[in-house]
Amino acid sequence: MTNTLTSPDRQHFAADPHRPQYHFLPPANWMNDPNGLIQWNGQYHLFYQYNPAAAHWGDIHWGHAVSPDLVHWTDLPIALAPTPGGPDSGGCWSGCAVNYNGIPTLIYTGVQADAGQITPTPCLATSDGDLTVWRKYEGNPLFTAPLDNLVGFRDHSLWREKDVWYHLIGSGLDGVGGTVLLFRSPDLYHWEYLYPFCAGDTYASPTLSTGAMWECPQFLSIARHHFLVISGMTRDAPLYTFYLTGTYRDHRFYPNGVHQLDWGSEYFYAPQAMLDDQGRTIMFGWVREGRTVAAQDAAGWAGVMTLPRLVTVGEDGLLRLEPAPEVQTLRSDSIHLSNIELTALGPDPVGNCFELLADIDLLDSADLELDLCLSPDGQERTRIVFSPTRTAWSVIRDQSSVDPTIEHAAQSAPLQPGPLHLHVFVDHSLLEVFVNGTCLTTRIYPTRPDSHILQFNAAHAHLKSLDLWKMRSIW
Ligand code: DQQ
Repeated sequence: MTNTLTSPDRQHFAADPHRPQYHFLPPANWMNDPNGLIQWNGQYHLFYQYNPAAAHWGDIHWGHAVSPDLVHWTDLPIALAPTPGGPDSGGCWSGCAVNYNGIPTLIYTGVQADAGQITPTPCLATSDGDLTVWRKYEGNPLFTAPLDNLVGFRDHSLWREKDVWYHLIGSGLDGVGGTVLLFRSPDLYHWEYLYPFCAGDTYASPTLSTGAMWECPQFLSIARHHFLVISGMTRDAPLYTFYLTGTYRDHRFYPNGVHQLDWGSEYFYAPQAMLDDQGRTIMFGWVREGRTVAAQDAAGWAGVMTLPRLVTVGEDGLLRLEPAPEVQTLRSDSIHLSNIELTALGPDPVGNCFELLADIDLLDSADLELDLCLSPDGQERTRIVFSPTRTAWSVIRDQSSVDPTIEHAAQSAPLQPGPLHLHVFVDHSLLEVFVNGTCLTTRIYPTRPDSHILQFNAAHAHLKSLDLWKMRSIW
């Protein structure tokens, strides 16, 4: 099956001040989850949930792009489109890619919509080797939901142990909480349901907000540690990505801790990771918009990927996310400062497409604040604030945009002790911040062309070093 892109050319959006320039997003229209991440013959393939016809969610296809280096992408034809009358007639929802004996293979959720009822089933498609033309298996769906009263049944994570494939599907157990169901197969085509690999206890313990349904599960093994990454539909925070630490034994996962992956919460969702040829675990997350659907439709595009993030395990056994080193190739026009007392630095008109790296010693009980995308009169600004108690840092967005329809809630992350290592990526409406091992992804939409100033404010702090680079467009 082939499809050509019907979207307008990327040039169409050249004058859009909010469109990211060094993060991946489709040529136009709606994108959500990263899917099918795989490195094949050296090339990185990124598939994504895509509505080719509008800048809001619906009629989900798989978009496709390829990259030699994780940062520069070439658009490829749509990989999967719904087949009328087929098990994916209502959409080709999220899934993954595996190498099955040399055959590129996608496993995804096909949905059938009938009288308001959605029936999701696992489907399979293969390619002949260049990963552009995909053939759906005529025996789709591979199987149906193995239990009654499941709360959802979708999204896939596969791994192989010796000659056996294991397969997780996101779901929920009615009255219990989110769960992932485990299946096994000798060949990807014949599957046997085993049991819930792991289940939350949302109903027994309402404070543990892992939600009633677990989306986009992924089982990760890194440096002999095991993690279950889950995107949860919870009651408190509607969308929230967390991971479980725990023990993997006899093909079951016994969790012993719940941790947040990115403190931007609902702005970092449905991440997917791949093991690349260098043995690195690389993750992309979907960053949704922070504006109304009407604003998305007016813009003609919605949704962007995070930078590729290297996933490692810290000494505390928890996950660490940091930008992949390849992102450094986008740096240009640098500024370097070192060894200065930081009371007020700036204002500097640095623009809104840059990377900032700063190492700072906070002395005494000094307050420290970094203002980004600041207008000369202070009307618009986004503040990164470090609490005087040194236990948290926040992104304050109440003045990020004078447009009252923009989301503006503050977001906070815990602050790990020690000198501050601050790494900030501003890409128009997208902000990714990494501080001492935690990260926070969010959206801002300054309206004024002069909201491009950077300024530090500190009562008493020592700037050991600061580097700032303008970032090149990846297109
Ligand atoms: N998005 C997909 C689902 C997944 C959800 C549909 C997560 O498969 O559960 O577009 O954002």
